[in-house]
Amino acid sequence: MVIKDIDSKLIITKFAMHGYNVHPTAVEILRKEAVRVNLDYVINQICKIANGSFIITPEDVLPVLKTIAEKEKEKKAELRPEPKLEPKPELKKHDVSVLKDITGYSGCEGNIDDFVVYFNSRFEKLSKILKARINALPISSIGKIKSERAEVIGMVNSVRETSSGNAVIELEDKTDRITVIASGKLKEVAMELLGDEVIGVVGTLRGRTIIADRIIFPDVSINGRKVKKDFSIAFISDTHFGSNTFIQNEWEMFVKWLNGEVGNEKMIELAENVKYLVLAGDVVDGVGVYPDQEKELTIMDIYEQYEEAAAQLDKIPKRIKIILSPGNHDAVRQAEPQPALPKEYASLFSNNVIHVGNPAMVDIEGVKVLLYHGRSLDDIMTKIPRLDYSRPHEAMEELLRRRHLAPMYGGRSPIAPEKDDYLVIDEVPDVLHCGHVHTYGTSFYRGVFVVNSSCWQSQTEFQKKVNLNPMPGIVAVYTPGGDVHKLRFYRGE
Ligand code: D5M
Ligand code: FE
Ligand code: ZN
Repeated sequence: MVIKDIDSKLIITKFAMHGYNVHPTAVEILRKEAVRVNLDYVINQICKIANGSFIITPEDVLPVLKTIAEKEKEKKAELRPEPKLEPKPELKKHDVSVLKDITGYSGCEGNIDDFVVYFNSRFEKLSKILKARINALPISSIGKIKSERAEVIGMVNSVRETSSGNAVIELEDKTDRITVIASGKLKEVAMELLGDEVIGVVGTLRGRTIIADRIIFPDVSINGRKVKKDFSIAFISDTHFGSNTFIQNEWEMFVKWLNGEVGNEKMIELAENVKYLVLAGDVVDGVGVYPDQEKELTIMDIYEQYEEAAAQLDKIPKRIKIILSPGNHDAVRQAEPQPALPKEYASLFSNNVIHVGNPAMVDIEGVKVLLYHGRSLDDIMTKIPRLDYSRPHEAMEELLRRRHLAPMYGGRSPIAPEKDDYLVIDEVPDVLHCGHVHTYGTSFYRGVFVVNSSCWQSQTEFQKKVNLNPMPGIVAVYTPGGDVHKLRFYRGE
């Protein structure tokens, strides 16, 4: 007798003991299940349900087996440990490279000779841009050649208004100085000159003076690169972690949004598309940045402020690469260009955070983003009356026009006289991103996306005194070549 028959016989006998006959197909089904189930229990159950049947058929057997199988499954699921949440495989590769950044290359000591070298570098770089636009001669040769026309390139020494209502510009190159008179519409342009920027002048020569008919800025040529991407970049700045005016609830809402936890379908879709987050300085509020600051801090220790910053940024999904640069509240030297955060603080952040200096030019999958905290914007806003804190992008456009991030030396933006002027905008970016002024504004200037990205701090005591009205909790989300979204997380006091 083969084993198969022994099993079948056993099954038939068991049913018989319950007073039932059993159909051969039902026997066959149970025989196959015998290794998996407790046969006695199963037969018991079948007989209970089959109460009154004459013969046990597959119709009696199958539902019982099914119920048992389901119960088994549930039991197994209960016993099984929580499935470990594996990080989702990255669908797309990130690709960020730092094109320009002082970090690790600072070589200046800040003495007088250094400043000579620094301003030479500025002049060389900016005059090179201008030389492509005008046929300039060295200032020393002006008047020596027999021509009424004069074209020069020089650094602005000073600008003043004359009693006759004209502007007088003192211009200087490596060879000499010259006076330029600007009248009419050009006077308005001249009066907005900041000093220390490099310009070109075309005009008529009267003795040793040029009567200007054109003032040429190095400006950016129209950006025709037209980079188009299917991912989005979110721009923020001035998080000021550690400050007692940090807007915690709004920040948490922003993080929730990035995690796809809040917002309508469209907003969630936008959040999912964010692949990069750029943070342009004033990461923490710092310690001892202004007098009596300790009264406005919730975290008194700089290390603990960075610990908090790192913990907060850690809540952002890791699929998002964060590019972080410092500002004037951060723990690096005040003079610009500022290097990236030192290792001591940088190492607190997770490895989706890329630390760069201020300024820094970063290539994000072919999109060139120039980050600059924006300290010089205070100087420019003070100097040019038509500009206003409520439209910070307009002041940023002035930076692009002058191809320099801190065109005005000696204002509120200290400059470290590096041998190479890192603040010159020699390469035209696709995006210029600043912060610092705590207001929000975006524009497209000659094809460059200009963004000042608000802050995460409501009005401070100091700002109340100087009547500075911040626009906190606003995020710009830009899809290169596509839309700009303005997301407001702050609804006021
Ligand atoms: O700068 C936030 C804004 O406040 C920015 O526009 C400068 C302005 N601010 C800050 N401190 C001063 C002082 N001491 N004088 C004038 N204006 C100031 P933040 O870098 O976040 O402090
Ligand atoms: Fe700030
Ligand atoms: Zn700042």
